[in-house]
Amino acid sequence: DPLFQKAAEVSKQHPKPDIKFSYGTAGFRALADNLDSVMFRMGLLAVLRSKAKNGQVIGVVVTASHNPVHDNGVKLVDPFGEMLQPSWERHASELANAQDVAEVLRGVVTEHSVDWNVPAKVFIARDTRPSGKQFVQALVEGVEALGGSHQDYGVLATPQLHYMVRCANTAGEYGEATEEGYYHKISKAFLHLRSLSGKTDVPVIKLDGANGVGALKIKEMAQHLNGTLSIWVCNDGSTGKLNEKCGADFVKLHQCAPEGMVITPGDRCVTFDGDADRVLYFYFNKENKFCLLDGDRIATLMVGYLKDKLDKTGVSLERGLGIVQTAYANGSSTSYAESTLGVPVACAKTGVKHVHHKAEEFDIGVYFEANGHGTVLFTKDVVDKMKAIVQDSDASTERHKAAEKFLSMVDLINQTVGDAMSDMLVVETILYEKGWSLDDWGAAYTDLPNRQRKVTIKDRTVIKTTDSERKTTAPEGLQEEIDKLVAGYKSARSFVRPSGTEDVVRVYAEADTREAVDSLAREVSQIVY
Ligand code: NG1
Ligand code: ZN
Repeated sequence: DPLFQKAAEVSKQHPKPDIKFSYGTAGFRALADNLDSVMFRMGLLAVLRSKAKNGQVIGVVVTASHNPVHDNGVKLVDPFGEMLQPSWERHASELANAQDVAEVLRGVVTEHSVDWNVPAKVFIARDTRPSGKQFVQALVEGVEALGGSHQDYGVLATPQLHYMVRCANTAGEYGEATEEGYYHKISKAFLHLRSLSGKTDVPVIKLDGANGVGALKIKEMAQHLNGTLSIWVCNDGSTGKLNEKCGADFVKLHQCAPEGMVITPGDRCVTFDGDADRVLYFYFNKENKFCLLDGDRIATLMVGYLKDKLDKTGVSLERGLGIVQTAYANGSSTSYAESTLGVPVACAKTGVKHVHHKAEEFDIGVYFEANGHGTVLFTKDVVDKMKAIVQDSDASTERHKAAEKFLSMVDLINQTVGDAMSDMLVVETILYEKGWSLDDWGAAYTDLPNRQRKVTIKDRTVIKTTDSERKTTAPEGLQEEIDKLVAGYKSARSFVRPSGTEDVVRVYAEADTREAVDSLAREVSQIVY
């Protein structure tokens, strides 16, 4: 096959190990030693995807997020900056596992009637892992083997690359597709909101950078904030190891502070994950107790703020404001959103692609996973209505001010995907306007004690789920057993599901006390074996 001859030839220099790869919730993830062939082949696939999308830019990110430093991974980013369309995940897996790459490439071209004359363009970025550089080289070889062109952004936070892709495909409407353009857009919106606040005090933040890319990039961002925030970056990679006993995943799972930070009660602490697409807040209260403000908490803060602005403008919307959670959302956050804030809550399956699509059903869709990954999506309709108010109303009215703040929020938020830097600045803006400390924020509602466990079984795919993964349908009888155990506890809830990123079954439990929840999680784990 002349079209794919070069690809097949170069492919020999990237031999495939005897491993079955699968494009999961976050693309491919594995030990870095096993990933060279996958990288080359994703370079090939990105070219086909770009051609299939009329030559729009496709993104490729080399990262394994919160995994240990010896792992790596790769995922594709679609033209609007969103995750790769699920129907193409199958092609990615097929190509990664193929003995004959030309055959799979031919199949994709035929199935999608790809026009070979369309030029392809691919944006590439990587996190700080030492294996990343050589992987970008393999990717570029893949892109070039099919005659595509590429732009290598070097080291970027994952959400920065998502942003670049969206900018490039919207003719600059979303912003400029450069790193400077990213800092410029976000800092400009943040500083505008600061100027509207009428306040001048400078909050101090202690940030756990997970020894990853977020630590580097937040320092760049800070340069653009004109001293309005004081950010102390800990775990900045200068001494510690990526994600080791630090980072948002560690903090969420162990419900304790990361190592590498000196914290006194009352300090405002923030943690990013290894590729800076997740963020969590935490602090020690007066009793020196560790308090976590997770993704659910951030979502409710954002929803409350946006609802207030929406109410003040009196804008009416067809699909309204809503919040999307996963099964892992704390039950208290769900009732707080529904009962206190009066905002509808939808539940979607775990994984950004699921929550993202669900959020598109609202005019203003706030989605967050409890682990700190999330963002807000806005329809053109709501943005246009706010713009009209800013244009037509007197600048001194509450209505005008609310619309102006709302529009700056739209610019501050990275709508392509969860973004630790952007989300942190959104939280900082809202806390600043409200004059809230983390303790004030934490007082909005009290999380039910919760516990996550991992159980390793022979074949996790035997577990099938339904109802946004909150119930199991197989193996037979498992759900009944879980129900029985849950019935023995107060305010309790528990579910199990196979992980999409690790070879484990995840067990989640909630109950009225720490002791009860630990016991319930243990009991449920035992019946999963
Ligand atoms: P899995 O391994 O499928 O549970 C984990 C996270 C997701 C999401 C993905 C992608 C939990 C319980 N699960 O998925 O929320 O972030 O990784 O990174 O945190
Ligand atoms: Zn991540």
